[in-house]
Amino acid sequence: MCNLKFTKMHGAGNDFLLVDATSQNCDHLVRVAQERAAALCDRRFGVGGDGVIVVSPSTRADFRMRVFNSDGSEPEMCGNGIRCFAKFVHDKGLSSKTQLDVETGAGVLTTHSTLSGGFVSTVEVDMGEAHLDSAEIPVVLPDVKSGPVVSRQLDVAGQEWAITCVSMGNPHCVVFVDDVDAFPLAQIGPQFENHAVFPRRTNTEFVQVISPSEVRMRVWERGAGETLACGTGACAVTVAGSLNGKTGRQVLVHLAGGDLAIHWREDNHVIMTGPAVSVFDGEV
Ligand code: ZDP
Repeated sequence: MCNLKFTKMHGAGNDFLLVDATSQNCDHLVRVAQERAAALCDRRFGVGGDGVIVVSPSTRADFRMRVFNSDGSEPEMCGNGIRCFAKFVHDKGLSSKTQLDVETGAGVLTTHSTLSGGFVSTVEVDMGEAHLDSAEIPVVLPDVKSGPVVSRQLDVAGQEWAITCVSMGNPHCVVFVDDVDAFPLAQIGPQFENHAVFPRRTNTEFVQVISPSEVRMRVWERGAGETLACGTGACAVTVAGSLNGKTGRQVLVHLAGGDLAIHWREDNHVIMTGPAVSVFDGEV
């Protein structure tokens, strides 16, 4: 059995194993990454991570990104991961471009990398358009045939919650709370993730508003549980904050693992800027 080379990276504490499948055995490496994602991501019996990301050739863009959550499921998109992807491609010499077009499950997205000392330090990503129609999330509420889901009541764990749903290619359910630190995330998060109204499950963000331009957020991720940060989640939170009149369109999102700067532009594109860090290279 051939060894799998990887690079451990993180974006605001959201950590991934990056696998280069641009030069050889692409299909085989993608299959291995998918089949072994859960074992590789196990923090005791494996390497440890929130997911595995495969860098492969693309016919539609500079490169293609495939992501596998730590439970082995394949999400359409990942925000912290695409910043790590852009850094990996540049720093490993797969391309010297600081602007990349990346094929993802949510379409072709563009990254702009900032260098320090010749290596990528931060990455700005045009995350594409926010999708609000209930069918696009998807979320199925009895009284919502189509259109956005903004501050709608949903019963979860025997309690009514006001939810706002946004898709950034992957599904997000945003809930505003008074004290995010005290929130029983491990107890409530899974009940949102697997709620019947979300046919493809959902990521759920619990948000404490500090000011119209600043929020604190914790996230229970679909297929990964609580993580230290979620990029697509921070984008969804900014859109939801603006739709609920709680924030503006430019928000600094404080997460357990670091900060992300989000701008929901008037043309509905969401721009995310944040760090990407390489930790070590390894082989299993
Ligand atoms: O949609 C999902 O299943 C997410 N768990 C994918 C990972 C999202 C990520 N945390 C992000 O930053 O957007 C990587």
